[in-house]
Parts: sequence; C-alpha cells; structure tokens
Amino acid sequence: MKGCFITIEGIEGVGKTTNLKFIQAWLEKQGIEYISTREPGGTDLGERLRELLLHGGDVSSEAELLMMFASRSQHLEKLIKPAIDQGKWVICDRFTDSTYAYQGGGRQMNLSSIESLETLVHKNVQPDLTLLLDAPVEIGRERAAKRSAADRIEAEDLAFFNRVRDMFLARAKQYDRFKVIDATQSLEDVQTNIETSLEHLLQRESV
Ligand code: Z5A
Repeated sequence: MKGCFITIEGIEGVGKTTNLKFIQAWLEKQGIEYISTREPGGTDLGERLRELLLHGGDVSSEAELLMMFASRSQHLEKLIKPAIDQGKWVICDRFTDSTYAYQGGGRQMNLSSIESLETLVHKNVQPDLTLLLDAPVEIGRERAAKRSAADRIEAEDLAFFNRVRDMFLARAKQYDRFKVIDATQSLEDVQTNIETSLEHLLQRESV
C-alpha cells in the first residue's frame, strides 16, 4: 500500500514547525512509518538551494521561482516519491502551495508559469492532506520575531504577506485536500483540530 502525503502550510510564525512535531508524535503512536521533511530543502541539493534562497543576497523573482522548483524536483524524485512507494507517510513543512502563495501571491508572478512548472515537476503527485494554519499576518510576524532574525523573504512588507495569506485561503477554497485551521487558537486547540484531520485521513486510507 502507498503511503500518505501530508503538507503543512501557512505564513511565517503560524506554528508549522511546532505542529510538525505533534504530527510526528501522532504517527509514532499509530505505529505508522514516516519521514518528515521541508521545502525548500529536504535533500543535499535542496538544502544548498535553501541557503541561497534565504540568505544568498540578491535573487531575481524568476530565479527564485526556478530554484524553488529545482529543489522540489530533486525532493520529489529522490525522497518523497520513493518513501510514498515504500508505504511510508511523508510530512512536509511547506510545498507547492507556498510557491503559489509567495511567488504567485506575494511577488505577483504569472500563475500560469507556476502551473506549467508544477505539471513538469509533480507529474501526478499531489498531497493527500494539506493543513493550512491560518492567522492574521501581524500575529504570525510577532510570533516569528521572537524566534530569529528575518531572512531575505521574511524581510518583505505587510502587504506582501497579506497577499500570501489571501492566496493560501483562495487555494484552500479551490481544493478539497485543504483543511484550514485557525492558528490564533491555543496550541492545544490547534492540535485537537489537526488530530481530527489526521484521524479522518487514516480512516479514509483504511477502507
Ligand atoms: N518559500 C517560498 O517563497 N516559496 C516556496 O515555494 C517555499 C517556501 C516552499 C522558508 O520557510 C521561506 O521560504 C518562507 C517561505 C519561502 N519565507 N517566509 N516567510 P520556512 O518554513 O523555513 O520559514 P517560516 O514559515 O518563516 O517558518 P517559521 O517562522 O519557523 O514559522 P512556523 O514554523 O510556522 O512557526 P513555529 O516556529 O512553529 O512557531 C513560531 C512561534 O510561535 C514559536 O515560538 C511557537 O512556540 C509559537 N506558537 C506556535 N503555535 C502557537 C499557538 N497556537 N499559540 C501561541 N504560540 C504559538
């Protein structure tokens, strides 16, 4: 049996990394084999591209878009697809919805270029479940600021991140695989919502 592919999305500081650990613990409790990974990154090449993307100085929007998909192509071919084929579940901190949100929404790049790259790189792979942690930009930024200094993309202005958030929410309306979770709730309530979504996915996969 193939494994499930779960992605976790949202603007900075909404709790993706924190809740990824919760999902890992839940999978362990169920005795499900999994790998946990992130984008950009996840492979040697991807992690090198991540460093350039986040801390590499001036990068054009088109170069940024192509680097996101270069990282993703390597990630899908070398790590994600093999794991799914071996029956492992894959949890990924950000995936292609982030490209639509940041490069499409934030940078206002042509969505049809992103769709073409998605077709080329994904082939037939899409997440089974996408957890979108949603909160106003001000809340996410405030939480993220406590954690570390802003990287190249995080240094963008409020309007940029509002466009990013709007694009995530627009995609969530478009695709059934999304579950939108109110990330302004207490961590405990957020995790109760996540657990419900995971249980539904497990039930769906077991029939
Ligand atoms: N990017 C892109 O442009 N295009 C793409 O295609 C892809 C990515 C894939 C790297 O992402 C950058 O790449 C990102 C988008 C771009 N740039 N930006 N912005 P990243 O995932 O590495 O960076 P991030 O989104 O900035 O992650 P983050 O700041 O670490 O946020 P987070 O993982 O969502 O949050 P967290 O670290 O789990 O939580 C932040 C703090 O809030 C922490 O102290 C928690 O304890 C606290 N927290 C979490 N939940 C709660 C609740 N519910 N209540 C109270 N406090 C909470």
